[in-house]
Amino acid sequence: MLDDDERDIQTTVREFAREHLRPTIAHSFESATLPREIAREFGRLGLLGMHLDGYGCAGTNAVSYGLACLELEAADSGFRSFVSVQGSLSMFSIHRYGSEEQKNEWLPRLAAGEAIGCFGLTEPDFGSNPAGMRTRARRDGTDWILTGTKMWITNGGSADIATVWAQTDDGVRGFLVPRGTPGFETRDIANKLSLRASITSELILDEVRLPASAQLPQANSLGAPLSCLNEARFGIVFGALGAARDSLETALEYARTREVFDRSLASFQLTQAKLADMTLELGKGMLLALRLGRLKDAGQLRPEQISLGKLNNVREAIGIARECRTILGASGITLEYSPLRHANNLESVLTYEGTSEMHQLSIGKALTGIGAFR
Ligand code: TGC
Ligand code: FAD
Repeated sequence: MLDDDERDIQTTVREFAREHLRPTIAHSFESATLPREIAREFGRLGLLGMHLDGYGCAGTNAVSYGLACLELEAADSGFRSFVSVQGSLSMFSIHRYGSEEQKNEWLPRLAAGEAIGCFGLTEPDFGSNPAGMRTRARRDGTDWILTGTKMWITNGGSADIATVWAQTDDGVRGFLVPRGTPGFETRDIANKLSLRASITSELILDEVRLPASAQLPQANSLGAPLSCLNEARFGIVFGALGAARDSLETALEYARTREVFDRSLASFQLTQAKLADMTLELGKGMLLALRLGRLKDAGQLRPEQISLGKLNNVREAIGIARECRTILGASGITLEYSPLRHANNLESVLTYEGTSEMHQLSIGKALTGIGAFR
C-alpha cells in the first residue's frame, strides 16, 4: 500500500533508529536525558518539519511523515515527541502563521536541528481547556508584555525559540519568544515515570517585553493553536503503532525462546490467542492510519477523523504494550526489554495532544452536533 518513496523513507528511518537510537535508549530513559546532538542528526536526515514546503524543509507527503513517526516511536516515544514538537508544533506554527521575516529567520535553522523549538499552550490549571488560559499579552506602545506560566512543555528547557499562546484584549494570539529574553525562564520537570527520554518543562514569563514583530501575524484566535495540534496528533496516529509493533516483536521473540512447563511459551494456545489479537489490532490500526494519511494528502482530513485515529491507535497501542509485558513475565519489568518502557511512555501519549476523553467528546460532537465539553 506504499509507494517507493514512502517505503524508502520508512526503511531509512528504521535503519537510523536501529544504528543510532536503539543502542542507547535504555540509558537515556534511565538517566532521563535526551542528547542535544540528536536534533542535528534528525535535521541531517530531513526529519524536522519534513512535511512542510520550502525554508529547508523536505516537503514529503503526510504518509511519509507518519511512517517516520512510526519508526521513531518504535525506538522510543521520546524521539517521536521531539520530532512532533519541533516539526508539527513549533515549525508548523511559524510556517502557517508567521511573517516572511519570522519564517526566514527560524525555519531553516529549525529544519537543520541547529535550533530547537517548543510550543507552549498548556498551563498548570488549563490543559484540556486551553480557552481558559491565564497567560496574558498586553500592549505597551508597539511592544507586547507577556506574563504567565506554561506547563508540561516538551523541549521547553532546551528550546532556542518558544511559540507561546496568550490571551489579549482581542482573543488568543501567538508569540515567538527567544531563549535569553529578559523575564523568560524555563524549569525542567523531574521524576517523570513516563517519557523519560524527553525534556518536559515549565515556561515562566514575567513581564517579558517583545517587539511587535514577535507576534505571529496570521494567528487570530484559539483556532490557530488548535490547528497546529491536528498536525502533531496526525503523527501520533502512526507513531503509537511503532511502540505497539516493537512491543509485539519483542514478545513474539521472547515467547519463541522461553520454555515454560517443558515447552516453548509460544506453543500454548493462550499465548497464541494474545499474539493473534494484538496482531489484529495492530493491523487494523495501521489500515486506519494509512487511510487517514491518504485523506490528509488529498486535503480532506477533518479534525474529528484525527481524533478517531488518535483515540483508537493510542488506546490499542497501550493495551498491546501492557499485554506484551505479561508474556515477558518478570523479565518484562526491567529496561532490558521494551514493552513496559513503551507502555509507560504511552501513558503520556494517551494524555497529551488531547486526552482520550477530549477525543471521545470531539467525535461525540461530530456525531450529535452537540458540544459536551462544558
Ligand atoms: P471550540 O469553540 O470548539 O474551538 C475554538 C475555535 O477553534 C476551532 N477548532 C479547531 N480548528 C482546527 N483544528 C481543530 N482540531 C480545532 N478544534 C477547534 C473551532 O472551529 C473554533 O474556531 P472559530 O473560528 O469558530 O473560533 O473550542 P473549545 O474551547 O470548546 O475547545 C475545544 C477542545 C476541547 C476540543 C479543545 O480545547 C482541545 O482540543 N482541547 C485539548 C487541548 C490539547 O490537546 N492540548 C495539547 C497541547 S500540545 C501538546 O500536548 C503537545 S504534546 C507533545 C507531542 O505532540 O509530542
Ligand atoms: P486536565 O485537563 O486537568 O484533565 C484531567 C482529567 O480530566 C483527564 O482525564 C481529562 O480527560 C478529564 N477531563 C477534562 N475535561 C473533561 C471534560 N470536559 N469531560 C470529561 N473529562 C474531562 N502541552 C503543551 O502545550 N505543549 C507541549 O509540548 C506539551 N508536552 C507535554 C508532554 C508531556 C510528557 C505531557 C504529559 C503533557 C504535555 N503537554 C503539553 C500537556 C498536555 O497537552 C496536557 O497534559 C493535556 O492536554 C491534558 O491536560 P491536563 O494534564 O491539564 O489534564
